[in-house]
Amino acid sequence: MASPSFSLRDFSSPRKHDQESVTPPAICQDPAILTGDSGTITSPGYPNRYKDNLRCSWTITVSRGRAAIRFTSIDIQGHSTCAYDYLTVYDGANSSGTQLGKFCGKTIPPPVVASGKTRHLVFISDSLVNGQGFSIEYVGKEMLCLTSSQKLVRVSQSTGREFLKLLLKTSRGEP
Ligand SMILES: [Ca+2]
Repeated sequence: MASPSFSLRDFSSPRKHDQESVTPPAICQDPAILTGDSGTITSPGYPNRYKDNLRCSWTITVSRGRAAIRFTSIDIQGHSTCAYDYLTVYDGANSSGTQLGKFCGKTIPPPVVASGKTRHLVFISDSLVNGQGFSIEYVGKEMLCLTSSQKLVRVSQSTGREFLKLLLKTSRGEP
């Protein structure tokens, strides 16, 4: 379950008279494609503060069940309508899908579950004020999985939330 790694070099302004086309170093992908059934997504540089003027996105596709995410940490410049820096979650593979949530501030939101196997996340920062960013765990809900008692179970939607907690706990190596 490897986290995406990001280069954190500062952007440098192109020099005058430079005839080569200058491509800024990729501080984050847009989008990063994630196909594992579970994993972690963090803002670039997390737990260090994110940079200004970012646009990063992730498309998550799980093989079965519905794509679910849970915040484990959030510190994004706060605003009543998240007008400055924010993480937006969409149903489906891109930002044309239904918006499931727009998040900023420091209060951990409840888990967000997509209607299908795919969801898309976009993180935006403006030119002033930043925070530590965010850390998210994602998982395909309603998966067949070994429980802690090594019993193979299929988890129904009604118990999906409990299963998500169990799976995330297990994936962190907790008993
Ligand atoms: Ca900002």
